[in-house]
Amino acid sequence: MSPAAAGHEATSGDAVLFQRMRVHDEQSSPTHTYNLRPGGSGRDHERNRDVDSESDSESDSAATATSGSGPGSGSVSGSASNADTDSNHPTTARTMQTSNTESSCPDSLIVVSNRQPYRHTYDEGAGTDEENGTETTGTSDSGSGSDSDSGSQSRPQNGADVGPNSNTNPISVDEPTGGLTAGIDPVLQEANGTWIAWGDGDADFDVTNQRDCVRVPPDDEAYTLRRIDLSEEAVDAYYRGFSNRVLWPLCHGFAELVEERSDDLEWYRTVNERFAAAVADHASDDAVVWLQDYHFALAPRMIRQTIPDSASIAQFWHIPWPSPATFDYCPAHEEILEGLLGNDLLGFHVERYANAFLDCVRRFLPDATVDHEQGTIQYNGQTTRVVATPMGVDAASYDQQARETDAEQLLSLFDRYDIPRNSAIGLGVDRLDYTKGIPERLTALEGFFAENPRWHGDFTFIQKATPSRTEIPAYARHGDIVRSEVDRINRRFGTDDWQPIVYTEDYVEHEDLCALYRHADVMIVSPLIDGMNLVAQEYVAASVETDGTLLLSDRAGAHERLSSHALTIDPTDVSGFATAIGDALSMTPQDRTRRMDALRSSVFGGDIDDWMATQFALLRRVHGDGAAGIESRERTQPM
Ligand code: GDG
Repeated sequence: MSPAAAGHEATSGDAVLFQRMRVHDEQSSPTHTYNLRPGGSGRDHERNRDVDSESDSESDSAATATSGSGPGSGSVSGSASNADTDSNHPTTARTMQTSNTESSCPDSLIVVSNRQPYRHTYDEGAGTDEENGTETTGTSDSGSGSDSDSGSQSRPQNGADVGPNSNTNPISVDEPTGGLTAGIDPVLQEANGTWIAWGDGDADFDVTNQRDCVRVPPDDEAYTLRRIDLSEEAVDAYYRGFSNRVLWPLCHGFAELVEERSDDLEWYRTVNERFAAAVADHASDDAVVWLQDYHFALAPRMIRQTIPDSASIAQFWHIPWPSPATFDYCPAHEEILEGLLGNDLLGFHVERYANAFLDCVRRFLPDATVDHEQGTIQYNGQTTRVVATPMGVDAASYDQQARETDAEQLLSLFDRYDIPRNSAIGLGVDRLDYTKGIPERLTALEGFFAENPRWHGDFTFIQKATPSRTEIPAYARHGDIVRSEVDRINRRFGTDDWQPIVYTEDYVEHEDLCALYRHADVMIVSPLIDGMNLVAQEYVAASVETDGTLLLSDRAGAHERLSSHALTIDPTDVSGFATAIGDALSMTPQDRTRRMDALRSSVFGGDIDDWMATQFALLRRVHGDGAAGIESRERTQPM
């Protein structure tokens, strides 16, 4: 395990990258201190006075809502014009386009995600995280974090800093550096919104106030992070249980891998209730609640029953949605659909997933009115709009980071991985997940090396695999298969000077990742199914010399955007896949550049900023719709 990995983690399912920083001590930063009282709650109420008063007013509005008050008249009239706007934009399950004029962040935005944007951890003995193989004090899932600790500051270790567990060690903060979390974070900073997430850091609740809130970012407190404290039992059942033993495999079409354990669904309900209750604490009349991903399938309906009718609820489902035949295997499938239909807006990456959701509602909720053309569902007096909005990456920053790579950095990577300096490079970057098609990729590479001995010694494939959810047997088995296949293939073709496959589970620093992207001659992205796949887009954004080739599975959401100029592969067609590797390596420079130029236009033309703008434009529209349609809603019959 690389020490550089300490404290750097990412989520699976929301692709969060974290950079570790230290919280500032009182001497170095008067604006940000954590005064952890010996024997006390560990929460500095003095420092958080502003937060408390803010929370008080938020609670007041929630109390108003739960005591039965209807929507405020201001909200209703304010939304009518938005509804007019919406009538000019028929919302269907087709890929959404929006104009910039309506794309700013809504006021009163509440983001809900499993992973938090900032995590506080004690620096003590950064032990090995069993789930991700990275060194960390947290309990997170998969490791794909980021940069180094350099330049961070330590808190003084003195009596005033002793927390409730008498931990005198310095506290560090992991902060986001890429992906969705980093995209939302600056927006929330501007909007002074609220982010609700599982507090998984061991120091998280030693820096929050009595309402489990902390202002973030630590250096420039701009919005409220509300943390949900989950027991190990809850995490095991809700996260490693129903979320990742049932919903994840089902949504990816792996019904045979579904593992039902007795309490998991009940815990999933309970945790969804906890998040919903937290939303209610913070939701004002004009709140826009934006949930992320499959950890919260039940929460939208729960939230709908407790927040003001004038508030809006939206969710983005980052993973695929299965066919009705597969979804039939889902325990509590009606409840899951009903939960999701508490949303005013439900987003998927691509149309086929949005359409599959509509198909499932039609099949399993006969009382729902499904309009495939419009992408709307009427159920229980509420309208849910279903849209496809493909997510992009921060293309400019990958481009910039790649350009900053120098030859020395690249040579040191070759040395680190023991790669001959004149070797062409292939690259794969994935969580170690059975959906990512890594064994199929290895088989194709084996076929390629078997058929092309002239490439022995001249082509090396680097596979970065991030261990993920290793407590789940299907993941542990999958990891074993991948590692043993790599060993077998290397034994078959390797020599004293060259290994065909360089396999690493170590965290790769962001700048090293960008250097690898920039210099990889061939990038292989071969999932058996994938909601989107950000790696494919990151590679394109970092290919600043436009001399690399992307091999892309036709089963990744990203394929809808990049298919015309990537080399399309069917990951299960071993021989076609092996041939495509050879085609990529022997492609003319002109053809490579022509393809990469087109890919870069596509990736830069739909980056993370565009995606965020689209989300906010849609949130604004449903917000308008929601208020306009309130009178016709029948929410008097809680489910
Ligand atoms: C889910 C959906 C959808 C990985 N290792 C390192 C590292 N990473 C970063 C990559 C990329 C991210 O992790 C992985 O994102 P993906 O999109 O490929 O995959 P999932 O984690 O499965 O994400 C997926 C996504 O949600 C967003 O909606 O696209 O379909 O499954 O950003 O760069 N980054 C660094 N070092 C590593 O070692 N720096």
